[in-house]
Amino acid sequence: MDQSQLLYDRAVKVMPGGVNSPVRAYRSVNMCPRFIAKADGPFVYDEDGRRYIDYVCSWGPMILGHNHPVIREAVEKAVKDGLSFGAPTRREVEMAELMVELVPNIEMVRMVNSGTEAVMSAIRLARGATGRDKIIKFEGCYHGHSDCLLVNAGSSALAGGHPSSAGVPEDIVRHTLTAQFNDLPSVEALLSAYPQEVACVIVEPVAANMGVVGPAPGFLAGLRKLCDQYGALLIFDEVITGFRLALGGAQAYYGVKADLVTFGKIIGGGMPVGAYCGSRALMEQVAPCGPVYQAGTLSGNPVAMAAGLAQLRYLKDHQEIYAKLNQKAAWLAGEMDRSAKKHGVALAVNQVESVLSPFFVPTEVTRFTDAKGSDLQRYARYFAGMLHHGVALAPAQFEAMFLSAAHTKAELEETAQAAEETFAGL
Ligand code: KE4
Repeated sequence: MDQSQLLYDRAVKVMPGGVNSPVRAYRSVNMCPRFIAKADGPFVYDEDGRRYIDYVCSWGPMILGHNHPVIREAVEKAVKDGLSFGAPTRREVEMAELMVELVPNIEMVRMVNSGTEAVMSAIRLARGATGRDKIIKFEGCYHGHSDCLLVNAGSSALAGGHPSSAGVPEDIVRHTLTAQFNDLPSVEALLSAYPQEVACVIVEPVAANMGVVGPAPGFLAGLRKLCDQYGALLIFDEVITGFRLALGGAQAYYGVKADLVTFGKIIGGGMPVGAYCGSRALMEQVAPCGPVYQAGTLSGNPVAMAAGLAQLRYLKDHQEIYAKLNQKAAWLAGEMDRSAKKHGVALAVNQVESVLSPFFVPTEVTRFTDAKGSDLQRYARYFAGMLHHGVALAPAQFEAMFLSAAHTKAELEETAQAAEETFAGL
């Protein structure tokens, strides 16, 4: 029996599903999860030493690849000065200054410890700043697991069959309204039904938790216009797209201004970090300046800041990475599409810069309803085939593949060959 199975048998006895986050349990693909022992560059290695080309990339943070020397050395240096002080530090100032420099339309930053915490806090700030209670999200979008956002959520909530979680009181979620991604009339219908009550519209600028679905032309600009018309704040949840689509994230990439922007993943360089950002007028309503309370023992942790600073500074100094990431992802998407057609597999591959996902459907996927039509059993067989060929993908359809700067032509060609052989037998 392999080490992952032995560890999994122990894990399920002491952790729900044997994991600390549901998607890692491989339930959507009906397999024993791989327990990863180490990672380097584009590779992860399981507890039996098997090597996989990694397209999970820790769900997005590892845009430079695993174990990047610049990040590792920054963390090793920071650790020597202590792990946590519960006091302001130089690195937090440097991190906030760097994010203000790189992210359009923001003047202030508050660091937290996860994307969930960033979004939860941004929603509270939007409600506090507007004095309104209702929020609009999109079906199939995922914004972490805070109560008011576990409504028609994507990612593993959807894959696990609980897009709206148990344990969340109706009183909480009655203020959460759900619209359809890429469907502006569905948003306007809600805003006009509650004209003075909607605090914010929150959107993943590129939906990546229903699989990857890009914004239709004019969709994001349309949200901006509707928010201005109805006095609601526009929140871009850039936990995935932040520093991924471009150095300035989705606001820069699509040229649409958000009022609040949330981050996670890449800004931590692999360490637990989240952030919410906005104008001074908005952010100075957060404690200790204003009435919107939010706090955190490890927020701005010096070691986590060191990792995040190292990654963001490297991205700032090597912006050619973004064009190369897009070329790699586009090539891979093309190869997957070519192989699927050759073997008569109904496949739609959506790719936006360095995030992509295959859907096992004969049509294009531009809305959540299209994504939901994907053949999930076929995805499970595809996942298993690719894993057998040494390629680690997201173990669920409603996720994304992430490219890193460490993936070279060799890994891409090996991945394309694995897809060719997998589609042949699908
Ligand atoms: P975290 O709390 O997991 O750091 O971030 C929540 C979050 C917020 N917003 C978006 C757009 C996100 O994608 C996420 C988390 N993404 C998932 C993957 N779909 C994290 C993986 C997991 O849940 O284990």
